[in-house]
Amino acid sequence: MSESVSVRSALKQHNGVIRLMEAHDPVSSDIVRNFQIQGNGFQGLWVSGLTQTTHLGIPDTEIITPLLRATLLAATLKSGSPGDRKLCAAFDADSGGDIPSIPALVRILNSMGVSMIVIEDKDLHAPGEKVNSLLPADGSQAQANPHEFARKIHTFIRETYGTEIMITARIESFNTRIVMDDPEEDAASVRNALADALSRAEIYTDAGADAVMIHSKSKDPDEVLEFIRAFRAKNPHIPVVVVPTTYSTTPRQTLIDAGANVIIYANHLMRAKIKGVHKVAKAQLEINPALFADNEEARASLDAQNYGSLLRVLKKMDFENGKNAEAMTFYVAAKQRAISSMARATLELLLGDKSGCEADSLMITVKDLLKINSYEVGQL
Ligand code: SPV
Ligand code: MG
Repeated sequence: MSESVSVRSALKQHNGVIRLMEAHDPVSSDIVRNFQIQGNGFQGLWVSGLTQTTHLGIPDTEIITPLLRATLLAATLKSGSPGDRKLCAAFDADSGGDIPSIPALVRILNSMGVSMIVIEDKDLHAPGEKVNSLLPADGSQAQANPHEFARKIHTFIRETYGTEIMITARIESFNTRIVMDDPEEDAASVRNALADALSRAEIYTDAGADAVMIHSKSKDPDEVLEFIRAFRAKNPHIPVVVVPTTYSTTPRQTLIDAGANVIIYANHLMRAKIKGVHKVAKAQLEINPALFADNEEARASLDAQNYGSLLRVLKKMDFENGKNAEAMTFYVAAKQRAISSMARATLELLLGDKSGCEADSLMITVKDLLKINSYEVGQL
């Protein structure tokens, strides 16, 4: 993405607050780049592990390394046509991978114009062990030792020296805690997680982190707001990144007033796309109920709500027996229209003045996305 701006310069240009939208393929990044309302658009792209793996048809468990995920990004992060808006890009690097792979990861992301790398403090010992933060915590996902994680941050900082890349330390204290049935016990557990998150934020920024991300899967924004206010009181200038997926009813201004700087809409274009294309696949079935009857792969794709895979199956069926050319042409055209119209409607609502929750009705739920992500049918 040679025609990019950096996150740092975007923050400067926009009074310290920018919004990033998830993109998982060239179509979604083009939509973000080209969509504006009265000169207002998203300032950058979020390369989400959850949606990139969903697109690939693999689970979001760090079953492939952040380095491998980075090598697959070139098309998504390609620059637009000359004269197009320039976007910044932040990469979700999961745990950051192992220490020896960090130089290569930084080099490849730098060459693609990525200017923020987000690494999360989950404790991982083997590929495929990561648990997505939005899944209910059952104790299977521990947090990394903060001092070991600080060493990883330090390696990233050393490797990014002289580049525009900011290293963001993502804190998982709220997401790894187990929710308690008893309200008082739960409130105490939230307080502990908040204290842990604040102490980690200090360790991570002391290790050189350029920004911190506080993540939460609560519907209520209070824990996030409390973290930001307490962190801000001690650190007036370090950028704070938030991901209001589950607390989408929170007005954007509330997050900004507390001190948030980077607001990430982490999975929205994938959720809108699946909702849009689901209607198309259903219509296709209504026109021709027997179409997929004797094709196991097509049925599996439908069950998994993987409409990209369905398209591939349709193409194969067409190629093999030449019977389904009409169905395929209809599906391809309707699918593209559905993706584009659902994505634009979602962006329009998110760019509006209120919170992001008005857009929720245009997308499948996060729960459904997590379910789809756990199927292994590529490619969405
Ligand atoms: C992602 O988009 O992959 C993220 C954010 O890491 S979340 O899925 O909310 O953990
Ligand atoms: Mg992720």
